[in-house]
Amino acid sequence: MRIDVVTIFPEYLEPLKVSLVGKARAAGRLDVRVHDLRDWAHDRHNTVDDTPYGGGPGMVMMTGPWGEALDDALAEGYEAGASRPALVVPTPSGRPFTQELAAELSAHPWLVFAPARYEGIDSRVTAEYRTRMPVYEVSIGDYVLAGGEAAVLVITEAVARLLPGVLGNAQSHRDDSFAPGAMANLLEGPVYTKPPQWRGRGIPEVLLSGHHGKIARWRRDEALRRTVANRPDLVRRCDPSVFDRRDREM
Ligand code: 6GU
Repeated sequence: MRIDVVTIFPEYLEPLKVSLVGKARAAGRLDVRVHDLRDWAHDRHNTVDDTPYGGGPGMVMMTGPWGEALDDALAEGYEAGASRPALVVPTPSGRPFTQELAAELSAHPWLVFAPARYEGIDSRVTAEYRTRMPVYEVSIGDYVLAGGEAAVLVITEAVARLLPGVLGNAQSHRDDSFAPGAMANLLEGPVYTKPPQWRGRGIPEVLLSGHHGKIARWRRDEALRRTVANRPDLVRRCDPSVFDRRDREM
């Protein structure tokens, strides 16, 4: 997968050199290019924003630098042999980012991110690129960030770990809290490792029993308990096969 990021804070994307995403890049599974939007500014102050039409607070990012930056990043990518780009615009007014959307984005061979600062990008920019490619306006949650760069980090990490060969073990996806399957929409329960005693605390005895059926049942119970406590909204989205007669008698 190729990823281009156009930003006024290229150094904000430094974490993409670390950990899973950094390793995916080193392994040649991910090609990340970060571009400084100010390279496409038109004046000696490197201005990329202006006051909003209709008035109001804050500044709006201008069409000119964004259009030229995206055109150049796209031309460079096509030149390098990339194809079928999708534009991802992080914004608190976007569609909620979910595991399902991460999977959808991971199916694109090329993502171009346009994170905004200030009050956002002039809407004609997304309107323009929508005529040429899929455009995803994405929000990573119901809170307001100072800009979309942190969202680029979040989205890139969630997408990269779904790419073939990036996670060592295909099983690792299967048990994800939001992965499709019988446990879909149940949060993961507690986990333990050695030593068996720590500060007077042991581990649940069932995990030492070697009884795989009982262990699976215990894990499901704990997952359900945690989901009811932390995300009651998810419980009604669970597959009915998750529940049995014993649950209904509770
Ligand atoms: Cl994608 N951007 C900003 N600025 N704030 C957000 C967000 C994105 N998602 C949630 N809040």
